[in-house]
Formats: sequence, structure tokens, C-alpha cells
Amino acid sequence: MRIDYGERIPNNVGLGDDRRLRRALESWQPRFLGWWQDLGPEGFQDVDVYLRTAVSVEPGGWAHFGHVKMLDYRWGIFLTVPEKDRQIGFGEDKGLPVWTQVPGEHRADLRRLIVTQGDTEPASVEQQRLLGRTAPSLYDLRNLFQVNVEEGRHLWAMVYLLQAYFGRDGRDEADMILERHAGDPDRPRILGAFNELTPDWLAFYMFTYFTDRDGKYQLASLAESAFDPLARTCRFMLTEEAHHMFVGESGVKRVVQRTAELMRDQDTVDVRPFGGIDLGTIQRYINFHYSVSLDLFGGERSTNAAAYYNAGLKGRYNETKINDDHLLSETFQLVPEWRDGAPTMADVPAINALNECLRQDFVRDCARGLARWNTVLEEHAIITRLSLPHIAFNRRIGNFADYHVTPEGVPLDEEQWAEQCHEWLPSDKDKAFVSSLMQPVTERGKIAGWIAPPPRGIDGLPFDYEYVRLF
Ligand code: BYC
Ligand code: FE
Ligand code: FE
Repeated sequence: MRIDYGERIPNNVGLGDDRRLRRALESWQPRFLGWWQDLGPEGFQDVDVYLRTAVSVEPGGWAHFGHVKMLDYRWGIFLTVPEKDRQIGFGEDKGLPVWTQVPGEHRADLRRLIVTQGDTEPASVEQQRLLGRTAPSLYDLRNLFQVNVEEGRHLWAMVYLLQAYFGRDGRDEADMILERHAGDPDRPRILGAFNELTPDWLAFYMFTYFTDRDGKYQLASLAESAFDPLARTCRFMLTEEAHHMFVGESGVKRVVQRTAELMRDQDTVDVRPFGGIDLGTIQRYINFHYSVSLDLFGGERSTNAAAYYNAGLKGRYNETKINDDHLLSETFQLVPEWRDGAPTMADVPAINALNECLRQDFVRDCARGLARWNTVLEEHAIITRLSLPHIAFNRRIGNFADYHVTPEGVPLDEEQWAEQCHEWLPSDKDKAFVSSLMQPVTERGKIAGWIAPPPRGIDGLPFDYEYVRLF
């Protein structure tokens, strides 16, 4: 399915034949570009970046690479090819044909899901806007900008749905997404994790590993939706998401590798004097970003999620591949909760545990990267291992929001927590140290001392390629 690049807004949804929608989107486009100039990557609007652009939505064959200025990136609207005779896969309407329009009774819920998803996309660009100044290499700088332009495109994807299917309300919501800003005290982003600045590159890799992975799971569950345009939009977004998580996983791995080399060469765990990030600090960053990302899945027991599922709006991860009744009327699921002063597990009806079900898929997925990072330590004969903290650690949403535990899950009272939490979460000193390492390296083929170079470059090119032309 080819993408029409002759249009002002590249698309494969036949925008040329839909005057009303095209006009709505064309009047939103300058606002988007204004937002990008004000709150997108700071200081790099005029440089040429070796970016990947979508040219087709066929699996495998969609990427075109070339140097472009970010403002000239062709943000557009790309949906995967419709699946012939697709049926609703779960919930009360299971087996009926999918919807090509929004049913009146589900309008409010669908709008809310799309707005929540859409709100996160520009939020992440805002959070990352200063990182370009301190990139450890041109390769990393390019990856940051690739992630940023694609998050911008994800916003286009959600705005298309709002403007095409939700009339006036949708247009208003699309405008409001550009008016809320990450960390704005008066008009903050909707979800907690999207209001924190991403202050340094270790935080950026952690964010793309953990928080973009929440994105993967949320998009995958929306990719099962009975509302077919939403499902098809999310399916294409998922192909872009894979690169974001690669940036995170390989970024953390390269930091761990550099730390391990310094530990071995200098025969010490205290690598800070040698310009490396000690494993303790890396672990505290993991603890923070993982726990904040767990919160993004919502409450363990959720009647909202049950209603979304029954209505066919939001499914489980890989819903169609699961072998059960896809109604969840008689099954149970173990969910963590707080009982008698400690975290424990309880059996609840599966239909009420859907947020938790998705969170558990996410947890398993997160553990895989940890194992790969630990392999690096093992290869350097280091006995310390990185780990994921307990599910109840540092939570603000759900069953554990009012309680405190150690990373091992041992209950603490308020006072103990206040005294000890700095051992487990990045302290101001940690952040100041990491920040002191963030000196930009912009020479071709060079890399900062706190991170190892990648084993290979982008698109088959070497690491020392000029991924960003600065002058
Ligand atoms: N913060 O029934 P509950 C991404 C509220 S990341 C604040 O437990 P529900 C990306 C909730 O609104 C993926 N409030 O949860 C990554 C509700 O309020 P009401 C983003 C929260 O409704 C990196 C109440 O608590 N996508 O793409 O099932 C870079 C009880 O709610 C939070 C999505 O999130 C929270 N964390 O909501 C770029 C998908 N959690 O109704 C991009 C769309 C819950 O009582 N959203 N509340 O007033 C959803 O699917 C769902 O709305 C949620 C869970 C996953 C957020
Ligand atoms: Fe995204
Ligand atoms: Fe992403």
C-alpha cells in the first residue's frame, strides 16, 4: 500500500478525496510545526540528520534513509493495510465485523483512550528536548532525533483519528494536546511519568527501555481494538516503536559495558573517578524508571479496563493468539495487593484484572533486557547483577500507592522509607554526577568516556559515519 507523498500531508488514507478532513488537518499542521519549533529538540532545527522515513506500510519494506532537516521530516498518516473480513476478537461483540466508524455508545471511551495515548507522544519529545546538547556521539544524537520525529508522527496518528472520527470534540482535543506540556504546573500532561524532564542520557536510555515499552504494550492492546482504524494505526506505530526500545536496551547495555571495562581495568567498583557510571547508580536509575513505568498501566483492579474489554475497545497483548474464550467471564487472575501489612497475591476475576495482566506481560519483557545486561557483567567476571525491584516498590498508582517497601519487597513505615529511599532511587548527588559526565561529543567516530561504542551503525553504515551534519 503506497504512501502518497504528493500531498502536503503524506498519507495512505485517501486524504486527497476527503476535503473536510484535509482542511482540518491542514489547519492543525502549522500548529504542530509551531509546537515542534518551540518545544521540539532545542538548537538542532537547521542541521541535517540521517533519518528513516516511512515510504510504504508493507511489513519489512517501509524504510527510506537520508539526510533531512527535522522540520522537513514528512510527518504523515499511515495505517496498515486492512485485514480482509476482520472480526471483533473479544468481548460482548466477539465474532461480529469490526467497526469502520465509532459506535455512539463507545464514543466517550474511545476518545479518552485515543487522547491519553496521543498526549504521551509529544510529551516525550518535550521531556527530551535538551538532550541534543550533550549527546555522547553523532550516532546517539541521530537516534535521539529519530525517536523524536517518530513520536511526533505518533501524535499525527492519534490526531488523525480524533479529527476523522470525532468531529468537533476531536478537533478540540487535538488542539488541547498541543496546549498541555510536560511538567507545566497549570496544564500538565495526563499521565504522571510524562511530566518529569529527561535530564541526562542515562535517563533517556532508561526511558526508551522502560517507558517506550509501556507504549509497546498499550499500543499492542489497542491494536486488537474493534475500532478498525485505531487497530490499524497502532499496528503501524508498533513497527516504529521497536527502534525506540532498541535505543534503550542497547544504550543501557553500552553503559554497563563501559562500566564493566573500567571495573576490570582499574580493579575497583568505584569507577566514578575514571569517568564511568557505577553499577549502584545504574541500578537506582533502573529502580526509578521501572517503577514509574509500572504506574502507567493503571490500577490492578479496574472496572474501566473491564468495560473497555467487554466493549471490544482494548484487548490483551496478542489477544488473537491467546487460546481461551476471549470473554473472561469465568476465569481468575492473580494480582498483587497489600494485605496484613505486606504485599501478597490475591485471586480476582480476570475481567477486572486486565491492567495487571498487561503489566505482567510488560514485567516479563523487561526482565529479558536485564538478563542481557547481566551477561555483559558475567563476561567481565563481575559478580554484581542488575535486577528489577519488587512490584510494590515506589508506586504511586494502584494497590501499593499508599505503602512503602524495599526493592526486595520488605515493608517499611513512612519514616524508614524517608530515611532510606535515597539508597534505592537516584539521589541529587547521583544526578549531579551523571550530569557532570554529559559533555557533548560531536566529532565523527568519537564517543564519550562513560559509554561503549555500538557494535554497528545504522542502516549498514559504520559507527563513524556522519549521522548528523552539524555545520
Ligand atoms: N497517571 O481503571 P484505572 C507511550 C487514573 S506510553 C494518572 O486503574 P484505566 C509512550 C485513570 O485515568 C503508553 N492517572 O485505569 C511511551 C482513572 O481515572 P478516573 C500510553 C491514572 O482507566 C514513551 C483512575 O486512575 N498509552 O505510548 O484503565 C514515549 C482509575 O483508573 C494513571 C496509554 O496509556 C496514571 N498512570 O487507565 C512516547 C493508552 N493510571 O476514570 C509514548 C491509553 C490510571 O477514575 N490509556 N489513572 O477519573 C489507557 O489505556 C488507560 O487509560 C490507562 C489506565 C492505561 C492509562
Ligand atoms: Fe510513541
Ligand atoms: Fe516510542
